[in-house]
Amino acid sequence: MKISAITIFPEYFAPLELSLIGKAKESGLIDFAILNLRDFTDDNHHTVDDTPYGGGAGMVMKAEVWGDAIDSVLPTSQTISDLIILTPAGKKFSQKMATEFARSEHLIFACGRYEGIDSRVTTFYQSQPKVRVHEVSIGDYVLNGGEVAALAITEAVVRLIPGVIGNPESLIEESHNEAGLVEYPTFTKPPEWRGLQVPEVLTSGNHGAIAKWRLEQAEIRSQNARGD
Ligand code: 6GU
Repeated sequence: MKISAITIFPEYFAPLELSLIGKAKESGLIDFAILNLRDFTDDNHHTVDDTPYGGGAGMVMKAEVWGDAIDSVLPTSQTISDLIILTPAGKKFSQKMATEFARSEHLIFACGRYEGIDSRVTTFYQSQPKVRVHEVSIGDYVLNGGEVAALAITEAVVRLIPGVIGNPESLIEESHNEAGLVEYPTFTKPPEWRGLQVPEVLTSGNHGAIAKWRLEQAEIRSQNARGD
């Protein structure tokens, strides 16, 4: 998979060198291109934003600059690119979306700042046959820009690519949870810590009882965490 990210703060993407994602890059499973949006400006001040039509607070990122930057990462081949435009107004990111993006050949993250990107950028790329456009948010709160959201989505997606995770069994267990259950509580040695015991059933060796207990606990946790 190729992952392109367009940003005015390329430094935000330094953590991609770390851990599992860093290894996936070294082994050639993913190929990153981090582009500085300002490289696609043509004025001396490298201007990426301007005042909004219709008035109002804040600045809007310019369509021409974004268009040139996105065009520069679109392959000339028949490859379909998924253009992910990060905005708090987007569709809420989910594990289901992560599995969908994990099957992509090319993800492009467009990291907006300020009051967002000129809306014509979304409209234009929706009309392009080799581009699927997704406006995505990572939750109901406001960040200063899309960079942190792009990192979160990258981590959720890359770990689903075959070969990235050493123990794929953990993925299978998680996928059973896609229905909405969160995971059960986990314990390791020692059996007592600061007066707290590990639940007896887990040391019983009774696999049926353990599975039943874990399911009950996952249901209680899901209820508490999500209220559903
Ligand atoms: Cl994708 N961008 C910004 N600026 N804020 C957010 C977000 C994205 N997702 C949640 N909050």
